[in-house]
Parts: sequence; C-alpha cells; structure tokens
Amino acid sequence: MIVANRLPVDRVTLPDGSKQWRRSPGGLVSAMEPVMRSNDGAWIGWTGVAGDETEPFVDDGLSLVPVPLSEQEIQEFYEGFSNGTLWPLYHDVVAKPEFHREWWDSYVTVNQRFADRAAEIAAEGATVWIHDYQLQLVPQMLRELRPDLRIGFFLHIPFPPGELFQQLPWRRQILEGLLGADLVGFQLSGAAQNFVRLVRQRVGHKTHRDLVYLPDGRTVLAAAFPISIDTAGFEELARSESVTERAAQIRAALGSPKKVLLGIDRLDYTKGIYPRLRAYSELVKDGHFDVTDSVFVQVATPSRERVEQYRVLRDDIDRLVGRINGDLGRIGQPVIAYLHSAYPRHEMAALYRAADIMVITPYRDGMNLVAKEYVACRYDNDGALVLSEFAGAANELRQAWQINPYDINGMKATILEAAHSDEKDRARRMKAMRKTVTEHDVASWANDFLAELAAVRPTHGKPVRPARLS
Ligand code: GDG
Repeated sequence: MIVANRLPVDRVTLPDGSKQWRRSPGGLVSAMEPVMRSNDGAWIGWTGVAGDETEPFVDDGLSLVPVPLSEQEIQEFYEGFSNGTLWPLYHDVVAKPEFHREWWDSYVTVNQRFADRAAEIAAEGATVWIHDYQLQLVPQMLRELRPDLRIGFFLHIPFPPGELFQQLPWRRQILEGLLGADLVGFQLSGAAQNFVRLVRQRVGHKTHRDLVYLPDGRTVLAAAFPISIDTAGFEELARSESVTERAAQIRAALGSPKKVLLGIDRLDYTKGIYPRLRAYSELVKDGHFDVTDSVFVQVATPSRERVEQYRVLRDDIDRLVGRINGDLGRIGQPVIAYLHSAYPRHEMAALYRAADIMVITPYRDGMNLVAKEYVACRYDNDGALVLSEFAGAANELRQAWQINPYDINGMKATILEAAHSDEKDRARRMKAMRKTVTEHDVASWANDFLAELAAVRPTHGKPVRPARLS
C-alpha cells in the first residue's frame, strides 16, 4: 500500500463538461504500478480538490483511496506547514520558514486522517510505504493502530542538518513520527546520518551506524535510496520520430541558433533560477554569447501559486527576464525564451533533445530528476549537463560540469567551459552518466527499498500474525 499526499490521478473536465480521472505522469507512479498490480495494492492520497469526498475507486486496475482535505486544511496543512514551514526549513532555509501553531495542529489532524484510513484498509501484515515531508507523523500513528504492519517511509526532499532542524518547535514529534517506520529512506547517506544523529541527541535513543534501537526492542534502519527515473521509457520517447521532428521544429522556431541552453524547473525558490539567468545574461553582456546565435530557454512550471513566497518569486523572475530581454534582446531574438507553463512529457523530451547545454542550478534539491531525464534522452551521447553540486543528483552524475549556484562568476566560467567543450569530452562524460542512469532506474530504486524493508525485522514483541487458514 502506498500512502502519499496526492493520488496518482488528476480530475480533468472534458469539453462536454463531464469529469474524468487522468493518470499523472510521474516517475513514482510508473515505478509503483507493476508492484501494486502484482500485490493487489492500494494507493491512499488526496485528489487535489478541496472538500472532495469521492469514495474509493478503481482506475485502470489501481485501487485508489481518497483522503479528503477541506479548504482550511489545504491552507494550513498543505500550503502552511508543509510548504511554508517544512519545505524552506529542509532546503537550507533558502527562504524563511514560518512557524504557526495552528498550521502544526492541522498537520497533526491531517496526518492522523491518513493513518486512520491506512489502518482501516491495510490487509493483515501488509507492507505500507509512506511518502514525503507532508506525512512524517503517519508512520508512528499507523504503528499505534496497526502493529502488524511493515512500514517504510521515504523522504523525497533533503533532511536538514541538526543546526537548522532544531529551529522547529515540533522537532521531537517529527523525529518520533518517523521512528514509527521500520525503514526510513533518504536520497543521500548524509541525510540518513543527520537523522540518526538527531534521534540520538534529541530523543535520546541508542544508535549504531544506520540503526536506531528503540526502548521497546524495535530497531529502525535509516538508509539512502537515491531515486531515479524510467530511463528506458525516456530514451524510447526521445528516439521516437515525433520527438525527433519536434526537437528540430523547436530549434527552427528559435531561429536555428548555434547554442540552445535550457532550464526546466517547477517555479520554486530552491531551484536557483534567478542566479542562473543572471549568470547567462552577464555572459551575453560580456560578449561570450551572442543573441543572434544563442538563446536560453527557461521553462518554469507553475507551482504552489497560492503561497506568498511563490507569488513573490514569480514576480521577481518576470521582472528579471523582462529587464534582460529589454536590455540585451533584439526583435525576434530574445536572450531568454521564458515559458511559464506545464508541458506534456513528449514536449519535455523534445526540449531535452533540442538543448546543447542543460543548466540545473538549485541551491538545494533532494535529487533533481530533470538532470537524469536529460541524460536519459541523450542517446546520441552529446549535450552538456551543468549541474549544481547542491542537487542530490550531483552525487551520482559526477561527470557533469558542476557549479556552486552562490558563486555567479564560477557558474559563468563553467557554463562557458561546457559551451566550448569538444565533442569527445562531451561524449565521454555523457556515456558515463548514461551508464549510471541506465543501471539505476526508478524500478531498481523501488525494488531496493522494498527488498530492504522486507528484510527488516517486523515489530519486536508483536510478530506478524500468521495468515488465517481458510
Ligand atoms: C521533488 C524533490 C526529487 C516538470 N515540469 C513539467 C514536468 N516536470 C517533471 C520533470 C520531473 C519532475 O517534474 C520534477 O522533478 P524534480 O526532481 O526535478 O523536482 P521536484 O518537483 O522538486 O521533486 C526532488 C523529486 O521530488 C523526486 O524524489 O528529485 O529533489 O524536490 O520528472 O520532468 N513534467 C511534465 N510537464 C512539465 O511541464 N510532463
């Protein structure tokens, strides 16, 4: 059973006014689908619509169990505590986290609702996999209700160092919430170590390496499982005739420049869009790139638009792009082609195919799947990846041109290096990175996590009850 904030479907309204569910195209969904199907699994989550009381339903063979959220809970649990407190706190306080007691109360209430729902429908001794920062209390709440379950938790975003985590007034509750799981997974081993150290210091449990020993005799394993993508699926898409054609059309529409640079991100202040565009505009100003034969395409997918910090960011980026294009652009030749919109996967693959240099510069990022998707699409072994050392992906994609997003001059020099690299160097780097994402895709990520969870001893003193004989 999967428990995640969102169900893997969106409600769409068709032209005739009728409503339908459409599968969201995330990597997590494609990774979990075969596992769920072969195990008769269910997926618990919110439908994305306020006040929606939809009953459990089956969509294309997947059992989906909606958890309702009221408008006020969306404001307090989701936009508030999840995205206004935890998100900035866990991303190196790139923005200032806000602490509000009513947001916390809502977080507890909603986590309890998810746990109750999971407890109601999980089969005897089932495996439950809980996802992400919105649901960190669910492992403990669920264990209290159903000690027979095998519980795993995976955090998709970074886990902060103790110095920052300690700001959180509810730090102990969060740590105890996570300790309800048998296995707590992180993107990087450093995050797992941060967690174990905090548990020792703040909760006082005994720990040894990646294990936490609880007073009731249970052990909790904290380990790294770097997430990946559906590599073969992306490559197949990239090789298709329609994507190949579309990539050529994109380059032609941009005026067939010599160099296309590309950024694709959710419009989020952690992604470092601002310093990246500044660095590129300075390179144009300094004469290293010429607007007549190079362009930076920045796709910023709308995100969390009701949260104040995201509205401010959007205005900042709009202003910056306007100023850069106003100062340095020519008629029909912008410095930055800026698209504030979401695109289908097919278009994303065509953009990856069309880009000579992919520029990914987050201040902090759990993994960054866009980096891996770019690599998966470059079956021609060409294309240069410029990647922030603060993205989890930098740990695996070592052959990327790595940058520090806080160092604009360093970033400028590295982008130039990538732009002037020779074909052989690019191929050597791309081949090595492609090997990494091919050998480690999202299916192997899910299998590794589930295999580790299966190996973890079930609840101490409360062994899994044997299946009833019929
Ligand atoms: C969180 C963590 C971690 C984006 N725009 C469009 C679109 N996307 C897809 C990309 C990619 C995904 O969304 C974004 O994933 P990222 O990893 O880059 O970033 P977050 O959204 O912040 O994800 C992150 C991840 O969880 C997984 O654990 O890596 O660190 O922050 O797959 O392709 N997809 C489509 N249209 C768009 O316009 N179809």
